Amino acid sequence: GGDSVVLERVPLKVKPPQMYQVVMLNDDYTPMEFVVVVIQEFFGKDRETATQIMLKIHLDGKGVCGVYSRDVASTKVDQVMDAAREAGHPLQCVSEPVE
Ligand code: TYC
Repeated sequence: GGDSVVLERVPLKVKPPQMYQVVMLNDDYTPMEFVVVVIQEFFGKDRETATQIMLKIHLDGKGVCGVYSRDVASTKVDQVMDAAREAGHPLQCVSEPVE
């Protein structure tokens, strides 16, 4: 038959997702040890790295604990805030778009 079919390659419109930093904030009351354990538990850092991040936050006022997709970053913030509330500490944590 004379029917013809043309298959074209259509470029896939995919872009890497916007990434979000989870930023932890310093305060005067949350124990250093609690912050170190939280960073280990929820951000998968070893004790030495977690301690460095905690000290950076303590000295600079804030610090990045990890970079994730929006949903994962939001979940990390919730986990940290829930653990802090449960322990009675004022520790605060936010997520913000990278760049
Ligand atoms: N500044 C707190 C203290 O001296 C320690 C601390 C570090 C608190 C990091 C919060 O995100 C934080 N006990």
